Amino acid sequence: MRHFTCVNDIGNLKKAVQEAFEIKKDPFKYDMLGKNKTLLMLFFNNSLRTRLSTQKAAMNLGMSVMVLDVNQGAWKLETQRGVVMDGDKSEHLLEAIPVMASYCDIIGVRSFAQFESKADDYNEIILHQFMQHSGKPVFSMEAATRHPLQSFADLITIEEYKKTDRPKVVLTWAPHPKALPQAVPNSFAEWMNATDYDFVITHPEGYELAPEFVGKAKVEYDQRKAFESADFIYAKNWSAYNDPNYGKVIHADRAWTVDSQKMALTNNAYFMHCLPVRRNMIVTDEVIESPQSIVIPEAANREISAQVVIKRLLQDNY
Ligand code: AN0
Ligand code: CP
Repeated sequence: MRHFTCVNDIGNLKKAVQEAFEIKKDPFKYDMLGKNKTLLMLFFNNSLRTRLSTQKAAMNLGMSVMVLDVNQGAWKLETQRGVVMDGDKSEHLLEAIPVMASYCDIIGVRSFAQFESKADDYNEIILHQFMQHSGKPVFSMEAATRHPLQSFADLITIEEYKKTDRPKVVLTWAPHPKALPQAVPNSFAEWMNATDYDFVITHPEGYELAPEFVGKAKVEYDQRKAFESADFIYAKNWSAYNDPNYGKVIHADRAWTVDSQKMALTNNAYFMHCLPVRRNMIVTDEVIESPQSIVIPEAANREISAQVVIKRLLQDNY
């Protein structure tokens, strides 16, 4: 593996999950693999889980870690080529990338969709510049269209908790006051479609995801119907993908909040969310605090997914 940006990069999913379980049992088995190797984690956006779990994963592998919040302390970066830089941006990504790359061996990048241009977002123009110009292995810590470390952790969690071989997994849209990217649901769909689970997506009209991510999933506009006999409910808000509403909140209808009544329609389903979550918008206090809520072990598995990915990047490139 040279870079890690989507499900295809990880190869065989069964092998990847098996490797994750091995790492979970013995996290320090490869603590010499990263000796004298440095990970640079670069954040264009906020983070709690990704920041801590990825740093911990790299430390378990014996790496040194540097973390840079680009928008807090570094120079503001221009990302488009050809711009006359007479505004507030002091440095161009085309110099910053090779400079940063000269100080490290692996680079993790968080660069959310900017909602200024759908084409720029869906072409991953920031992440691709890192892959093109750094000369180093690069992994996504949530880019414009995907959040693969999250989806991998979600898969590990489902494999740990599932009671049947082919569980019914439901991705449900839920309300949120601000526009959020489609990266988490896109990515979750991409990883679920790579399994043989019974995978259903439910959302209000207007919140259709890009067809390349929906893939073979069943789309059900009636949330209650989608919940029937579900084994896992995966809640997430996202903004509209389709034009002319790209990146917009069409409505934040609280009729779509995940509550106990809806959970009662399921097969005693587990509740999942990538976090951070807004209580009583996305999910009620009662559901997130219920014994069926597995959001904390799900977040804990972020350390495991990151460790599998960084381990493979070290093994395959150094
Ligand atoms: C981000 C998102 O929805 O993509 C990060 C989730 C991991 N969420 C927020 O910005 C609240
Ligand atoms: N789930 C997740 O990626 O959380 P953070 O945004 O806090 O890193």
